[in-house]
Amino acid sequence: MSLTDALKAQARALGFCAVGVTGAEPLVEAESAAATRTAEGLLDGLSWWSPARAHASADPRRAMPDARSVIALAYPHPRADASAEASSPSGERQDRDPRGRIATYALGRDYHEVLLERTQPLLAMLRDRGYTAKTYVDHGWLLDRAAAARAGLGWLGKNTNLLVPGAGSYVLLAEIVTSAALQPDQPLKKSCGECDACMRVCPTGALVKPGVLDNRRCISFWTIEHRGVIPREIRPLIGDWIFGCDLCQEICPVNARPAAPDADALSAFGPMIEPRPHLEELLTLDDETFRARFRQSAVWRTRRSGLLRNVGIALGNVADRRSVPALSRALIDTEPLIRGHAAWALGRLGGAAAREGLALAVRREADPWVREECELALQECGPPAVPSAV
Ligand code: B12
Ligand code: SF4
Ligand code: SF4
Repeated sequence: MSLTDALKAQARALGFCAVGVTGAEPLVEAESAAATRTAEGLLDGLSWWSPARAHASADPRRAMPDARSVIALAYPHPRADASAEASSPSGERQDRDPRGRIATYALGRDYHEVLLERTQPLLAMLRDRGYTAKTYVDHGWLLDRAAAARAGLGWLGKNTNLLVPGAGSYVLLAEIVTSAALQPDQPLKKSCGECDACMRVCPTGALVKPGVLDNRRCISFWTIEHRGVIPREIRPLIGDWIFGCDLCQEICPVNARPAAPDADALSAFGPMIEPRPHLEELLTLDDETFRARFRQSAVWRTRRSGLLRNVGIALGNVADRRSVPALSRALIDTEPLIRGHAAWALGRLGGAAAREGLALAVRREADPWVREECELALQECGPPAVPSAV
């Protein structure tokens, strides 16, 4: 068996659902796409992104001048069964308390760790034979999707995700850049054809052209990557998402009937967190309970203040007045970011109790931005109802 075939067989045995090889020469088309989008401001907001990174990420030899091949790998991640979540045997929801949504890729243990672990035996195979080899997973300077597409793993969909035949887009990507000269694969001759379902379903219009995403409109960016205040005009568009967004993948016909992922591959993610958690309960998390619940998952990235900011927005969008007491308690949270977004949510809910909580907060609030949010929310609530004459 050739080294290429042995590596592919081992990758499959390790749980990767697709594996392919491409040469280590620069990803020329992707470099141009990334540079153009960066120049057009479509990646604005990502503090760690830069024009230099866009160029460097298209060159596998940047960090390994003797690189000859890139092994592209796709790994399935756990998926919540949306129809079964929190349902009784009859299929009815067990409760009507407001719940948020977490993107399915984040439901298990942090995927960076899982994929890094699973690539170790492949690295060992290469290094034992005297080759250099380095793994990239997401935050390395390499365009994961472009490498995967050139290695024939799948095609780039209009939602920008890599679509793997048989597995869909619910996969996570990694690469091994190596000095070994492996047998390359060819890109697939597949495309989305006439379908544009993802572009139509996106609530924020983030997919500005087929395969082109405006980061500043994507719910995934605002709820995961963005630190700080979420602009008021974006908040209503976020719906009940509290970490990431899967709408442009849920609608995708390629994801409709994927092959069941290998159980052993999924077991590497450990137990899943609740995909549709109770929003009011999340508002009660302190630093310690937040850590205990999310330290192992990708949700940890937002820290408590970012997640509870998102929870406030989701409660404002779900707009169930029974949440007023929980949101009013959040007005005395230690984090201004949480207080300010809770105030916005109370303004959306309205009613006498919300108004009372906001009026109290305006009087005691020391942070100018939070006070402004409280005042705007009070205006949104409208004037107090005048008791009718008897
Ligand atoms: C920055 C980033 C984000 C940003 C910006 C995303 C973006 N589309 O650029 C934000 C925070 C919004 C984001 C969101 C998500 N991300 Co992200 N993200 C990244 C990261 C770190 C870099 C992506 C990047 O380089 N963007 C720059 C642009 C220029 O590159 P690109 O989007 O890949 O663009 C290519 C195609 O669009 C194509 N193209 C160009 N023109 C055209 C024209 C047509 C017609 C077509 C079809 C294609 C096409 O060429 C481009 C270059 O290769 C990668 C990891 C990595 N190191 O690559 C993960 C990554 C792309 N993200 C991933 C995931 C899982 C997500 C989310 C699904 C998470 C979630 N559920 O919330 C969402 C999906 C949102 C979406 N529709 O893209 C996975 C994707 C897996 C897959 N199957 O594709 C990656 C690969 C991480 C990983 N290692 O697994 N992400
Ligand atoms: S992840 Fe959500 S907001 Fe972002 S492009 Fe897809 S549907 Fe739009
Ligand atoms: S929804 Fe349609 S257009 Fe969008 S990625 Fe899937 S197949 Fe392509």
